Amino acid sequence: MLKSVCGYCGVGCGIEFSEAKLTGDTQYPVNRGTLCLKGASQLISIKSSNRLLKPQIRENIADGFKESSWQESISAIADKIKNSPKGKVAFYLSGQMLTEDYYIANKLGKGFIGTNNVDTNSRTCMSSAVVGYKKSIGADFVPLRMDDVQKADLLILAGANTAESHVIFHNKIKKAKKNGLKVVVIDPRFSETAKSADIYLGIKAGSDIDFFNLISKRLINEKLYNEEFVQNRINGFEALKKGLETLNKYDMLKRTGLSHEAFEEFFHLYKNSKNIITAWTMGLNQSSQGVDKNLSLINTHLLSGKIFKEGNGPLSLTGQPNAMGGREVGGLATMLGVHLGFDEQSIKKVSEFWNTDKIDNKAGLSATQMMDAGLEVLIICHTDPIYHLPNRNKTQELMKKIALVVEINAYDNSETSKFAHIRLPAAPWGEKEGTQTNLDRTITKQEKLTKRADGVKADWEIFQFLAQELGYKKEFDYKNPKEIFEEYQAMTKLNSYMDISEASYDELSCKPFVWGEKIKNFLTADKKGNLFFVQNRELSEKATQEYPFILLTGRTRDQWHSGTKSANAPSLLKYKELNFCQLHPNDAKELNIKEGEEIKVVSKRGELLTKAAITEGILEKTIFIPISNTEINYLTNDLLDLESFQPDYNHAAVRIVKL
Ligand SMILES: Nc1nc2c(c(=O)[nH]1)N[C@H]1C(S)=C(S)[C@@H](COP(=O)(O)OP(=O)(O)OC[C@H]3O[C@@H](n4cnc5c(=O)[nH]c(N)nc54)[C@H](O)[C@@H]3O)O[C@H]1N2
Ligand SMILES: Nc1nc2c(c(=O)[nH]1)N[C@H]1C(S)=C(S)[C@@H](COP(=O)(O)OP(=O)(O)OC[C@H]3O[C@@H](n4cnc5c(=O)[nH]c(N)nc54)[C@H](O)[C@@H]3O)O[C@H]1N2
Ligand code: SF4
Ligand SMILES: [Mo]
Repeated sequence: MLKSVCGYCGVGCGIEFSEAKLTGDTQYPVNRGTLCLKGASQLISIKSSNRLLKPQIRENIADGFKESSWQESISAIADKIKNSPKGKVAFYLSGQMLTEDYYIANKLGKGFIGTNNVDTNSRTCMSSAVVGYKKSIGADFVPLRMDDVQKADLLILAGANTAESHVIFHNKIKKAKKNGLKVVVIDPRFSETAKSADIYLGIKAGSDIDFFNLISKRLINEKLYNEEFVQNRINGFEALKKGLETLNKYDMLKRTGLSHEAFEEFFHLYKNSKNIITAWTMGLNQSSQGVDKNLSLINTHLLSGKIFKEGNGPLSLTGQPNAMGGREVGGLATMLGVHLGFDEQSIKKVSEFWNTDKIDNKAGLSATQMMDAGLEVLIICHTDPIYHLPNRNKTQELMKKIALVVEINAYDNSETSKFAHIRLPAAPWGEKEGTQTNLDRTITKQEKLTKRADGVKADWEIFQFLAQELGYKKEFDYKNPKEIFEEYQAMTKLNSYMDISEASYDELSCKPFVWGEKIKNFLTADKKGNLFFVQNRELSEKATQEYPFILLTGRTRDQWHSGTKSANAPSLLKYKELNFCQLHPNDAKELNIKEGEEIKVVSKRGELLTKAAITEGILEKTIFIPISNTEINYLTNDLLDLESFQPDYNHAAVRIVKL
């Protein structure tokens, strides 16, 4: 029997593999023997017929691909990199890559090619939370664990549909409810998660800052905040107090769309709850004010002192299996590595560690800026930007202008493959090994469970091959992921708080390692938390007469994003229709649309076809289309949060056309 870890979501469930079967690891603290359908079906995916198995190459994207060899493909990429200005080369990575893959790509890009244009799809996912945490608590650090829900009295889920997106964590929530935990769900949609709520607040899309500001204002006005904690451990109280005084509580409540009674019922529960956790995900992060939304939420915990204490704190729920590990390694273009930035001292430390003099001192392009930067070479690994970036028609036009687009993928049917010049076949989950960090800092190890398909390579091996071809044979001479992990462990010592040197690579699949457990204080220079006054600036696209609906986008339980992996598992497809558009019965009536009818949804930027799913569970003039519709981003808007560069996926103005 082998132990491994699930390669789907940020919960990171332990897995047992024996006699070609996967089951939940009964000893594993996160899931104690349970798995969701996605987790249990991973072996079916890797045996499917849509695997990419051979390197492929073509001059122009109008031509067909022809088979190529590894040597020919990697030489062509290396030649093009050597002949391009380094600022015109970029790596587009993924929160689904393993830590060792990330480490090699980051070391090659930032350390040796000398470009900081190494970013990841986590930009579209967690970057608002990263900036929010850094500003308020001093580091990209999740200050509590999932298991804290067992010790909390109240869990607020804001813009997080755990029942579909973090299934096994949702089971923990349901279990904690049996022991008295109260749950409040804040979502414009009566989501699957809302079914488990004690209080459901159907907030208007985009108004979460008003909601959290209302809490902070009440805490201050009614002196319900923790005065001693604020005085000794928090900066920015007076500025927040003054700022909130300028905001009218009736206007704020009106923007949320909630009734006075609904807010009062919530606040009564809130002020009488001793231990509070507020968790959030894409409903807040994916916004032109994503960072401000994070700050308004974290403010409530800094005011009440409900942080760094069992059963309390602001819990960002990371989506991808190793988005956390990627952030730790340095997979964001705004960071160099091990949570160090581009200041002189950090560059010096990392340069010495890697033995290089090529590190640039400016932040690189974010994933959401790469298409527009006139790049010569773009290397994309384990992600599908044509599918996932907003405003797809624009993304497609921009990607066509990049001289060399390389796609490293384990499957052959991504949307990006239509725009690639070179495609390299990767070994997927189950055919390789390496480590990942889940959403609450637990480092675990995926094991190789089955024979690797002929001709494919692990992602780190592909980046190492490229590094060697570029002339860095000595610097990139790793024999296996263990050697890479151990170098990375040594590197974490360059940072004052994220030392993971005690973890043992060989034991990680049986004995996960949780880093940062001793951190019980803010990680800012003065060891104090920072409050920030923020307000709803209503920057998202607004509904108009021509485009009267606000589009929300998100997940369904058994589909993983574009579905290259999950859609192959027949057991998953039984659960739910994947192509649907939720709309309110009053809107359906006005447009004379019947349940199941095919409709067209149109924004200023593009359109798609879908089917009507009429439900009381969504606000009027708001619709929801899941991202399992791979055309979703023809509709969305490329507005970004100006601090995190995360897109405003959730709030595009659209109209519905009856066909
Ligand atoms: N089954 C499955 N699970 C997954 C994934 C998957 O593809 N499939 N992907 C993983 C990844 S990468 C991620 S990032 C996570 C995402 O996890 P979640 O964020 O939980 O998932 P979403 O469905 O994107 O969005 C959550 C909710 O935000 C609500 N929302 C939209 N706008 C607003 C708003 O303005 N305010 C509030 N309060 N709510 C709003 C939506 O209605 C939706 O119900 O899931 C992870 N888990
Ligand atoms: N409208 C809208 N757009 C969104 C979102 C939204 O909520 N709404 N969410 C955003 C978020 S949070 C995220 S995380 C992104 C997700 O968007 P993507 O990252 O583009 O989605 P995936 O389908 O998970 O893409 C992963 C790719 O990796 C490939 N792959 C699988 N295994 C391996 C492997 O081992 N190695 C390699 N090299 N490749 C492999 C898969 O075949 C697939 O093509 O979408 C973002 N876009
Ligand atoms: S909850 Fe997430 S980590 Fe656990 S089995 Fe499901 S997809 Fe895998
Ligand atoms: Mo994500």
